[in-house]
Amino acid sequence: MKETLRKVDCLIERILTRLEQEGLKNVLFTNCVKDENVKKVIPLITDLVSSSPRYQRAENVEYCIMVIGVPNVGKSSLINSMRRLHLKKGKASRVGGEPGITRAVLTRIQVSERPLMYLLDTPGVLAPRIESVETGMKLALCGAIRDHLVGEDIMADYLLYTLNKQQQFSYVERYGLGEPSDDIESVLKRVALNLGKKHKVKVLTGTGDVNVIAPDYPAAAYELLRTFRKGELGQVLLD
Ligand SMILES: Nc1nc2c(ncn2[C@@H]2O[C@H](COP(=O)(O)OP(=O)(O)O)[C@@H](O)[C@H]2O)c(=O)[nH]1
Ligand SMILES: [Mg+2]
Repeated sequence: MKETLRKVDCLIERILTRLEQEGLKNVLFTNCVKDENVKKVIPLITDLVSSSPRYQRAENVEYCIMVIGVPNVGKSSLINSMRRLHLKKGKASRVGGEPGITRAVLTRIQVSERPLMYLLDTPGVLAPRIESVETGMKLALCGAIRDHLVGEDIMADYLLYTLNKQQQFSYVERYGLGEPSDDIESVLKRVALNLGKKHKVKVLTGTGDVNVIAPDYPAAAYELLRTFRKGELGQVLLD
């Protein structure tokens, strides 16, 4: 446990340094499922707004803040968590493990009484062009792009490559592989057999089609991606 916490601290340090180099300050890490660190958001916003030089807002006491980010990073969850903490109220914004749950800019959602603060939830935004295939893969693994648009099999292959590169080998034991492998086909086969996922496929032969029972590769790829996103294949920093 201590070791994991130390690793997380190291990662956070690295992320902060990198963001600072890109000119981003005032970064908060939150967990919106466990409501961790979310209490610090409103004081930080209040501070930043009141110390900002544009000051026609002297008599305007309410805050209206827009929440933006790529799909599936937890924008709606942040808003819901703030409502829980500050207003003791339930969900106002739908949350989901897939991109595209929030489809339109919703009406403003109150998240705090004092100061009076509203947040605007928005659908995720992505750059119109993703600069490299690898960036696209990373976004897809995080669920920012719909899986079928990229292809679960290719994503699973990229995931396996990443796990091996970062020496996260928990998949080996989990799926009974014996040893790490960089061959996605044999890994998916093992995963499918392990889960008892088989399906009928048509095979073309000289005398016509025959149905054979084969490991369900798509189901195995899906399983690998879902397990990774739950954090059960190790803590991986993709970027
Ligand atoms: N582990 C973890 N999961 C989160 C956190 N915030 C959101 N999620 C999960 O991430 C998924 C996407 O969340 P959502 O709020 O719909 O993202 P949005 O598309 O940016 O609005 C959901 O399955 C959430 O439960 C967080 O802080 N920690
Ligand atoms: Mg949303």
